[in-house]
Amino acid sequence: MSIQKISVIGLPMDLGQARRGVDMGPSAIRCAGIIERLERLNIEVEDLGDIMVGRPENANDPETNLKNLSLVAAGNTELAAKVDEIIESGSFPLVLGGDHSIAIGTLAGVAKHHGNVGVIWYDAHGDLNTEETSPSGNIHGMPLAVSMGLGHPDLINIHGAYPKVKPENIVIIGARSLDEGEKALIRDKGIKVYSMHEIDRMGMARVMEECIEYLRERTVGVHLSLDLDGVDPADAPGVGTPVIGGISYRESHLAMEMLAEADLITSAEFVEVNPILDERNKTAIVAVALMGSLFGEKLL
Ligand code: 6HN
Ligand code: MN
Ligand code: MN
Ligand code: MN
Repeated sequence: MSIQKISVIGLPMDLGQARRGVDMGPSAIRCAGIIERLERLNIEVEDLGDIMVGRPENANDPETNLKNLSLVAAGNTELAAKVDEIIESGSFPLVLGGDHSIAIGTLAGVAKHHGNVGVIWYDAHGDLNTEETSPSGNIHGMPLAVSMGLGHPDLINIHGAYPKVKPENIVIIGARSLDEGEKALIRDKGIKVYSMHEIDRMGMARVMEECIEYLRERTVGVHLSLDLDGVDPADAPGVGTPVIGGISYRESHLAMEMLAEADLITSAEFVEVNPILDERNKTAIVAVALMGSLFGEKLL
């Protein structure tokens, strides 16, 4: 079933990490023309605007080394309800970040409708840290662990006290910077990872073929969580935690086209666009181009 309607929702969250500016991601992506781009594809598009994020000086955080826990949890609680509502209404949720901590809310909203949801985590990082393993205390390094039910109760219980995603339903693509605790968790849970090594060896086409087949066999509904730092910093410089040696724009574009062709994705988010660190909005432009391909743009 192809996509009839897309609902765009922004979460201008910058509290899941330390660099300022990623809260401007949703505006940068709108400035790069996402709404018009999607409208040209003969899909109905509605822009629901942005969810408000609290200010850290007003926060009252419990004893924890997780930075800005209460405000990150509050933003995600609101996002989960919105995403739930969008899917309920028969529309496709397209979430604009904000830092990657917002995947906690997106996946919590999605999981209410797709009990056996698959996840494609397109990222230089694993985002599989917990309070115990995190080197930074930044919640944007934790959302995939949280979505599996591992982490602080104020995060894992958002929009329902159950694990939102099964480890065997996850495929990580583009990894090249994993912390020791994350590597251990990947081995322990048997999470499927196509690191840059596999992308170099197999080529993106085969990686995506395998990924699509793997998820099609075992999941109902697939969420795409695309962190722009998965893309090489030469093509997407406007991100807070760049890592050299990433996926090229062309490979990313091919991956999105293959997902469009597979007709597999049921929700998506594009995160970590930071216009302050960017060059003439290049990273938002790349994000918009990738969304165009994901939703079926064709050259001919
Ligand atoms: N991201 N693994 C590092 C940490 O602080 O936990 C970096 C995380 C980056 C997260 O880019 O979404
Ligand atoms: Mn990430
Ligand atoms: Mn990342
Ligand atoms: Mn192409």
